[in-house]
Amino acid sequence: MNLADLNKVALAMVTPGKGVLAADESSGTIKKRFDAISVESTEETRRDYREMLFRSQEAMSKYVSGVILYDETIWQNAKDDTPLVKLIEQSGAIPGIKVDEGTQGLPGCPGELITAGLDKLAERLKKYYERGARFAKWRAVIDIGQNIPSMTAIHVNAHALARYAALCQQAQIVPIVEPEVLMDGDHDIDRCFEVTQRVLNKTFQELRVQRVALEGMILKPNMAIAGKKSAKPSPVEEVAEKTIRLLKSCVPAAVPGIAFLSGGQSDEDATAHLNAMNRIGGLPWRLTFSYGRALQAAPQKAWSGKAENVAAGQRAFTHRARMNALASKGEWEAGLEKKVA
Ligand code: 5MM
Repeated sequence: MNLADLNKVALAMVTPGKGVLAADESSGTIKKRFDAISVESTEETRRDYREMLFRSQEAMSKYVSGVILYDETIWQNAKDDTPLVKLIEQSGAIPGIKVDEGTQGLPGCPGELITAGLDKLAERLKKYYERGARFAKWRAVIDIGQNIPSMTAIHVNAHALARYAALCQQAQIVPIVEPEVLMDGDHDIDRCFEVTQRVLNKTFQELRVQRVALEGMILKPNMAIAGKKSAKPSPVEEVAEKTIRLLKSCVPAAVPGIAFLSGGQSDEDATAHLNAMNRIGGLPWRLTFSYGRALQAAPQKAWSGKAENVAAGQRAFTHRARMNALASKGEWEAGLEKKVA
């Protein structure tokens, strides 16, 4: 492992004014997204959609530091036969790859999940590196409910995240460590804070035990935020203040950067929260976005599977990427939302 090079890639992923496009929806998830815009999900439509994003020259060259791809996409070529990975590289962004294989029920823990994909991971990482991937992603899913999460679910998911991260670094690939505490429930922000704190503390404990070099990784956490069904939604300033307090209490300063997931927040909320955190400032790590839904909902709608809408889809993507890029520097204003380029 060359730690200086890993650190260089990690820092590039969180370049101020840029962030990560999470375009690694598995086949099931992208089908759900396409169903919502009445587009059939085929190998070709998935390729066309992602090619539209990766050919958004302004967004990709100015606001996107890296793209997380799904296995199918990393091997796909654009319509003119250029590998999609090359399109990303030519734009100046770094290609990355989701290497987890989704979640399964956790034995003995009803309602809880463990992420699969460690088998043969070392071999798969070698192939992804040869194809151009310089970072990877693994998502652990923790749900909040009555009597959950259990210590077991937190422990085994943290252990798997650390196993994955160590294997990535051995393959000279920067691991994005994503322990996602879902915002699906009716819990309030303080319950989210408390659960996320336990999850992050356990994750960093396991990362240390398994000798993961913190300088060569990126953390992708949820924010401290009330569940979607909560009767007490949290104001922007409270989300920002509590998320920063939470992260300061568990994330070592050696971690180069934190790239948030959007987790089902509205496009504008995800931007406003990131912006408010960066306005607080004085942080040991860079804070940016690694959004899936909050970057892609608008372009998906504008595109709707029609070739004649590609330019509109690219405009919508560029706008969201620009808004979040500004938020990564604390320079976003709500008034800018109206001015779609
Ligand atoms: C883009 O979605 C990613 C893959 O999800 P599935 O494995 O469920 O298909 C997902 O891991 C994503 O990267 C994170 O959840 C962040 O995305 P959001 O939409 O929460 O910003």
